Amino acid sequence: MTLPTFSVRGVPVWKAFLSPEQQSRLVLDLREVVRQAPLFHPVTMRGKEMSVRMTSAGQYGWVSDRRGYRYEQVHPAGMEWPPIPDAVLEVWRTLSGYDRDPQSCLVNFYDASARMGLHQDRDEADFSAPVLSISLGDAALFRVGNAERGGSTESFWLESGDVMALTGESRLLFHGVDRIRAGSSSLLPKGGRINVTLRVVT
Ligand SMILES: O=C(O)CCC(=O)C(=O)O
Ligand SMILES: [Mn+2]
Repeated sequence: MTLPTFSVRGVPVWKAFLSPEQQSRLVLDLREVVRQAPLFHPVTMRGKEMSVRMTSAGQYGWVSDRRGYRYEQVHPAGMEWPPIPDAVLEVWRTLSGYDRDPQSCLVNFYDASARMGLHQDRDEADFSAPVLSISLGDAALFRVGNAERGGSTESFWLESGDVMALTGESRLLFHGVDRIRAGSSSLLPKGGRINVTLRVVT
């Protein structure tokens, strides 16, 4: 059991859980994922392009288009999702406290102007499984609210190498990313932020 550095509203955060060397290796693994399953701009049901680009690894990938959002077993371009990198699974096995491995590894890429509005993660069948998220590259101002839309919120910065979980009482809290602090990390040569989100789907 590795104790989190702090918790906000039941959201544990492990600061600098990954060393700079581990972060660099993870970026190489994720480049390979993106080579096999290219990043795409998901579109909302209203036809609006999301600012974040994404792809996935694992048995299920999260996709969104005019038909809605859902998990799919293939990339929108038709290929299978690549396997979840071992180093990513290792983080899950160390911190999730859950006996099943994740079935989905979402890879989000934020450029300097990308953000993610407040939402719940609720496309999964079993909310007793945590959602684990790894931050790499530029820092992100992460906002966490309540189990229903509205009400007060709290924000904190997620930096490269930090790991965070939505788990137990915090599993269904609304959350989002307000903004990226461009240039705050030198991990990615062209800047930006990668967020890796691990989930059990079925
Ligand atoms: O980028 C993040 O830190 C959060 C991503 C997220 O909430 C999601 O992909 O559902
Ligand atoms: Mn989310």
